[in-house]
Amino acid sequence: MSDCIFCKIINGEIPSKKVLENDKFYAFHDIEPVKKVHVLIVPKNHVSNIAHLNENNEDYVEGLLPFVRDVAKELGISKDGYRLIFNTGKKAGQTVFHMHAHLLGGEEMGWPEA
Ligand code: D5M
Repeated sequence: MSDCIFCKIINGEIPSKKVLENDKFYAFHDIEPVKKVHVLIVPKNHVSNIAHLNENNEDYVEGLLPFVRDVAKELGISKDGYRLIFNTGKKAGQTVFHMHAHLLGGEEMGWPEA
């Protein structure tokens, strides 16, 4: 999508600190980290969020979890543990409407978070 900030990051129009990519996904460091490790994982094909997945675009996210596993390995946080969050919709705090997972780690995290 032409006015989507994450589409621009994926195609290199906006710079990012890349962690890993494959043919379907791109992982990069969040610009406003809330944990020691805070990486965003996005499908390269635009879909606004989980609520908009349907039979025409479900394949955009196939292989997402194995990619998350590989990103965590790359970041060296596999053994210590990490958290994956998808803010889906305005009420849940989604501000960028290109589906993304927040991969959080690198420090002790409580649950539920205060
Ligand atoms: O999360 C959107 C996230 O996107 C938020 O944590 C900031 C991050 N963000 C916004 N612009 C950039 C750029 N240019 N680089 C890296 N990270 C960015 P949400 O779940 O929608 O609230």
